[in-house]
Amino acid sequence: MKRGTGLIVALDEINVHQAIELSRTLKMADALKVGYPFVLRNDMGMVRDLASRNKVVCDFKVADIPNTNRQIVEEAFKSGASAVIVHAFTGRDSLKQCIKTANDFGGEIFCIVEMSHPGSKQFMDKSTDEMAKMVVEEGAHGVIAPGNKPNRIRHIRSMVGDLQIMAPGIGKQGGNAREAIDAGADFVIVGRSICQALKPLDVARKIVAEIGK
Ligand code: NUP
Repeated sequence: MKRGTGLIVALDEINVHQAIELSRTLKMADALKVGYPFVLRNDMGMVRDLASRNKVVCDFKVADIPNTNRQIVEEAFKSGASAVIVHAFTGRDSLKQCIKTANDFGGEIFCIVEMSHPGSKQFMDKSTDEMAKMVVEEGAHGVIAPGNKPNRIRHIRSMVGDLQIMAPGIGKQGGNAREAIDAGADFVIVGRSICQALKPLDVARKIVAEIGK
């Protein structure tokens, strides 16, 4: 993904009108991220609409057998997504399929190797290194690393070389944009702190200024 301001805005708890409004207002964002809350509440047509104005990252946490992964990733790129977020824990064959499909569409795959919520420790964090190694070997475009754990971003950066890192967990989940970027993230993903603010543009500008310091 082309890095401009380094801000990606997650559109989760908002309705269609707010989404359209935000997509027009938050032009400084490098991308808008949509996930299940957004597409289940609206539909993939809305993704197409957003993609006509902004870069869109589909956070579908794809985690299935290769044949199903292919179909999910295809639908996302057909709807105009620039990148799709997938899980790495389902293994090499599933990941390979996602990357192959993305390459067919000229899109990008970002793999989750560790998450920002406390439960990530229970299973996922034990396999972060192995997953990061596989993601590099398979030629994914980037990874998702926890933005509220700068030490873990630093570690993941040391594992993935120059792959891009997107870091969610900023604001509401306790992370700080500047610290995440200093630790090695290329992008911070921010949802509620911007979308639920009275003045989303002001908050977005503040975060962009923080990143740019
Ligand atoms: O580890 C992750 N943490 C996380 O919060 C991986 C994610 N994809 N996310 C997503 O980032 C989460 O689903 C939400 O869409 C966004 C963070 O939103 P907020 O906590 O800034 O509101």
